This record gives sequence, C-alpha cells and structure tokens, in this order.
Amino acid sequence: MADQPIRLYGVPFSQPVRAVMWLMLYQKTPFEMVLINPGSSGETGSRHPSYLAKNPAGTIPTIEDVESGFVLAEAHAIMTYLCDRFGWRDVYPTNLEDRARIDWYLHFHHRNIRDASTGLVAPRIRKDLNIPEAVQASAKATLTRALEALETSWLAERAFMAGDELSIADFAAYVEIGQLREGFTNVYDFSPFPNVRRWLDRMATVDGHDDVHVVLRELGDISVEPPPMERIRDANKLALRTLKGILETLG
Ligand SMILES: N[C@@H](CCC(=O)N[C@@H](CS)C(=O)NCC(=O)O)C(=O)O
Repeated sequence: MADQPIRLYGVPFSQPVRAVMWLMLYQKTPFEMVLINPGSSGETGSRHPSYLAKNPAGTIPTIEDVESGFVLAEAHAIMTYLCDRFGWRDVYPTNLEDRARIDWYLHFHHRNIRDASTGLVAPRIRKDLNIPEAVQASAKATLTRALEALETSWLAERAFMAGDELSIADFAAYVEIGQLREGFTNVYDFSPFPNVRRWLDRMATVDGHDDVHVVLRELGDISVEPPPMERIRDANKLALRTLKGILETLG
C-alpha cells in the first residue's frame, strides 16, 4: 500500500470514474477523492486551467500518485497502472494471454460499449452536451451490436468478461452496461441478452458494487423523463458522503 493515498479527480456520476473507484474499493485501498465536475470551467471543473494542466483533454478521471507526483488520465490506463503499481494480479494477471485478453476488452470498450452513455444516459442527464438525435441513435445501434458480441462470444463461453475470473475488464464493462438496468436508470431492455443478464447479476454481488452505485440507486429510473437538476445534485452528494464514510473505515 502507498504511504500517501492515490488522489482521484472526478465525480461518482461518471462511468469511468466509477470503474476506478470500484477497483480501489474492491482492493480495500484508501484513496482521496477530489471533486471535479465534467464540462465545467469553474474552479472545480474539468475545463478549468488548473485541471487542464493535469489532463489537457479535460476529462475525468485523472489520478495523481501523490508519492511520486505522477499524473495519469484515461480510466483504463489508470486501472492497469494501479494494478501494476500495487501488484493486484487477481484482477490483472501477468500471464501473457490472460492479460492480453483483458486488454482486448479494454480497447474494444471504447466506441462500442462506451456508447451506452452517449446514446442513453448522457442525453438525459447532461443536457449541456446537446447530443444530436442522430448521434444518440447511432450510439444505441453501436451499443446493441456490441452487446450482441458479448452475448454470443465473450460471455457465452465464460463467467466473466475475459475469462473465468473477475478482472478489470468487468469493472470497465459493468459501469457502462449496469447503469442501464432496472433499479438504476432503467433505459435499456436486456431481455434479448440472457448471458449478459447472468453476468450483470453476478457483478451485482461483487464486493464494492453497492458502494460505487449509490449515485445511480439514488437517481433512480430516468426512462420516462429526464431527472430534475436537484435530483442529480442530491444523488451526487449522497454518493460522495457515503464514499467519505467508507474511505474513513479503510484508512
Ligand atoms: N476515455 C476517457 C473518457 C472520460 C470521459 O469521457 N469522461 C467524461 C465524464 S463521464 C468527461 O470527463 N467529460 C468531460 C466533459 O463533459 O467535458 C476515460 O475512459 O477516462
């Protein structure tokens, strides 16, 4: 364990931030959460010059390894770094083929499963993004094609995304796919995908799942109409308060 906790910039509403949070909580490793609001140019925003100096893309998550001063962005790069940094071989093994299969999923995820957010969630909770209807429709079609690939291949043959054991590929995938479920936003019908549903149910029993998803449980169903701003703010606040309590018990 590092003497000084890793600093994580972001908000629990962000899918890639949740993936990093889940990995750290699963490993029972304390971290420091620094609130950064995506898209805002205010002082705590991802477009503020002080944040852009760390991550010029202006996206969350970013981490700072306080001991060395090393700064890193991109959730999947962060997760693989943390696994190597702390020796978390259980979720990112060193065996060449096991690791390559996890990396395969992590690369596939972008522009495929990640489109879940672009097509179904961001249009309802990030009105500021003004995502055009045509982009939403295309993202939904991409997501469905990607889920078909998981259904007929990745999850047809294995319990988890990249093998018989849980890995960081599962955290990365679930934060996108799981958010769409009944009990959370409820914006996607998974009935054509029994293997995906089996995997989703299994992931919901993984240590840290409930703690990381407080924000979505609190937000609730957004399938009928977009949630009001206060509900979004309250969900974020409760998630941050809950996280603070959990981190106190770890640290
Ligand atoms: N590929 C990046 C994507 C990060 C990303 O898109 N994060 C969103 C929040 S979920 C963000 O920071 N958006 C910035 C904005 O809206 O301006 C990763 O996996 O870390």
